[in-house]
Amino acid sequence: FQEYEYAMPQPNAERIRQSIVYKLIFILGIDPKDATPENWLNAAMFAARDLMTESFLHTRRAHESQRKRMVYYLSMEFLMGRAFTNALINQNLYEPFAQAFKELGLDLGEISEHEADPGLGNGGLGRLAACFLDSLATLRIPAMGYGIRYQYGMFKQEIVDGQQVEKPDLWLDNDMAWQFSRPNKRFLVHFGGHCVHFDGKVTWQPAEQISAIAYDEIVPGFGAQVANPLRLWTAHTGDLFDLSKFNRGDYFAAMEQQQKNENIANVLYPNDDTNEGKVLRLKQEYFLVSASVQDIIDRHLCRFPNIKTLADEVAIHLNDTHPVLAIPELMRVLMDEHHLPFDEAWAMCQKIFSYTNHTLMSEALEKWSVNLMLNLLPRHLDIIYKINSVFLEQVKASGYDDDFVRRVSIIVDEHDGQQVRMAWLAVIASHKINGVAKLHSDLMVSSLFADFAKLFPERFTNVTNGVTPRRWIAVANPPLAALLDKYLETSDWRIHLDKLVKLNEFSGSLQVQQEFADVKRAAKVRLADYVERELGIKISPDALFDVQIKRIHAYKRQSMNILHIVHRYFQILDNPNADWQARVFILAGKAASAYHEAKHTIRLINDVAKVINNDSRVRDLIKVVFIPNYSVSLAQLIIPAADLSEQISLAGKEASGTSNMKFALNGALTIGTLDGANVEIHERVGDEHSFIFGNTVEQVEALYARGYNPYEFVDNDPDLRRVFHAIANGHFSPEETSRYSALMHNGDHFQRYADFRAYVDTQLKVDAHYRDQAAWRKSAIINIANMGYFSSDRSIEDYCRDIWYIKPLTEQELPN
Ligand code: DL6
Repeated sequence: FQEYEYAMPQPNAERIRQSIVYKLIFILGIDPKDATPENWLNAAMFAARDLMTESFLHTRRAHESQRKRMVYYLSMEFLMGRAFTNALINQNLYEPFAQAFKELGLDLGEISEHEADPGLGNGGLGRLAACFLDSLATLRIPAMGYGIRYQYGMFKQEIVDGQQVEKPDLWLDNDMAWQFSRPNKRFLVHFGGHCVHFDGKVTWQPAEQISAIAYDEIVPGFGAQVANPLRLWTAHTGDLFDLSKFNRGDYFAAMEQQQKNENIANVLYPNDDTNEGKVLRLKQEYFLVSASVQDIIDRHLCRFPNIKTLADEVAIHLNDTHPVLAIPELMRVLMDEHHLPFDEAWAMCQKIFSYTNHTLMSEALEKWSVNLMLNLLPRHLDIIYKINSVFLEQVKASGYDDDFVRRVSIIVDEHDGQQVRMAWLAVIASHKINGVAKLHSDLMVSSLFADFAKLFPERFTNVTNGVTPRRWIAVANPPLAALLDKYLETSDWRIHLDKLVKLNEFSGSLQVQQEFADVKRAAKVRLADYVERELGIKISPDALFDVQIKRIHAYKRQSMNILHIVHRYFQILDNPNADWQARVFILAGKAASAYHEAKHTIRLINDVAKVINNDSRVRDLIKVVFIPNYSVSLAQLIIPAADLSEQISLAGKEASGTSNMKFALNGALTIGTLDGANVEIHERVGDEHSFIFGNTVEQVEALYARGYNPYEFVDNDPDLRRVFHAIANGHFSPEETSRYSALMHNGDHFQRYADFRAYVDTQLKVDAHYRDQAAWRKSAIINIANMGYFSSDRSIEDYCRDIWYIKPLTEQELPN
């Protein structure tokens, strides 16, 4: 912006210190003598934002002037984690900020702990979206994320009497310095009403309207060159009203609608993988896609004169089915507002959209009732019917039988009326559909989408997930980052993660093993301090830290982990003098608020912890810790400290998993089933350095096929029988002996009893390996060395090449 004279922010400690104090006084209006740590943090975030804003605006200019094809990533969830430290590290500003704080008599590490951790996502899917944004910016991809700025993100989890209690998460209580409000980026979103057909044209006459207003969050890429926007929509309640009442002059009645709709952008649905069949959820989804599609078209028309070139210039990615209404919305805008014929609009859509499937579990596949859609989005339902009928005609014309045609129809008859299958719509409209790990993509083609794979084999592909090494090593584990810098003799691994492979050469070196052990121990001490401070439980960093952190769900089998812990407890009581390896079992995760079994599992973990942790006969050989309120920032504390990573879902159920990658990247060994990306991690790390156990997908299917009987396994294994009865009969809940009876006798759909024996036997192998510390450290180093493939940069390169057809901005294309 050389043509304008302005005071350039300077990235040196002295100027940064001045800038922080300036922001505190003149932006926040706070007297430095009264400033709280939150105030200092906010002031520092504003100071840091100044230093990133140029690249942010330069990137925007480059997008406008270079007119490169852009990708828009639509997601109902972005689990970004804390932004401050990540931004400083990505922009190489950590040291001067640390120095500036020191000069102010403050500690950057301590201050940054005061940042809220915005929980705008449930788990893996939302965190993946955040890793992808980091990679998109780092790789200079012309890209933008679209999401919702929920006022209340994921609930705050407290544990009271061993049970989960949900509290609101007030992440916006502090100023959100990271986001620019864009009051002029405002689009009307309509609902309800009816369609008028006249003279071959259709007009939607909606009944309600609200405004979507944008906030732009800066997503800084590593290396300071590019910062992309994440555009989050908020509902402007002032504009919410019932148009018909307003037109009749009944202003106050019209405003009643405001109260009703006020919460459109208020709350993230706390459901990881069940279809929340609520009107509000459908409204939220449409709110996101309507505002985003309008914005995308506006942006296109600013860069190019003709709507007809949209498909050449724009890719829209659907992160699971939640934003799939973008398909009929774009069709509607193209046909009703830009007057394109159906065929032309449809051809464009099929070039523009691509879709990622993140789960095969039937309960998680979104379906919306036709009646609900008719009430809320009548024009969209019209368009979906038309898409369906054109598609089914083609299928029939290709000679498929009626049964096949029924199976691939977007509309399906169910006991509670007709439903719209959103995944079907996504597949029919998208030119590419991908799963998130090799096994999952294969299963997707052979099971859920088998019929579609016959029709469009070329559409299905795989992009294995990845994680950003910036957040998951550089931010989360600075001592490990320093070790990598030293032995790889480059800091480049941050953007070329495959450079880790050189570490294989050092895996046998006692010197490197020792340095790695020091790094691991420091992380374990940090976590142990936290656990003692927050929970009053003392754990020894010399024990093996065995960790399972993720959403609580029956398929993830936290309860199988508990079976093993209880089994081990009994074994120690039986053989107190055997050579037991001390272990700390660490679990964390939230249960969807209406998911009773998952909440019960949390209670079981806490009940078991209470009994074992207080049994002096155990002599600290086992400690069980449930860390409340799992979040991205807690993951950053826990993962570097883990020795063993529990990835024990029933084979075929976990689409990919991404914590499995983060753990291995931080030198934890995996104990896991052949599920999701565990398979690919195992392929790279090898049998010797990971612990694979349990039934394969085929064996799981065979068990189901012959009629799975859990008691066959319980009755035939005395160890399992003992653990089973102890839990079911109240050994860990003496005050209410039947508390876990239902949980243990629940039919065991996810076959934890079938895998129990293999699991506990494999845990003995873990102990044996850990006892040989040199061998363990070697395995840990080999794990790190072979994680290069699991960078989200590689995933994004795959998407750009195979799905979006997008090229990065070159350095020359960026203004300087
Ligand atoms: O792809 C990201 C993540 C996977 O790693 C997990 O394995 C998978 O469970 C998760 N899926 C969801 C499903 N949500 N819906 N619908 O969160 O995606």
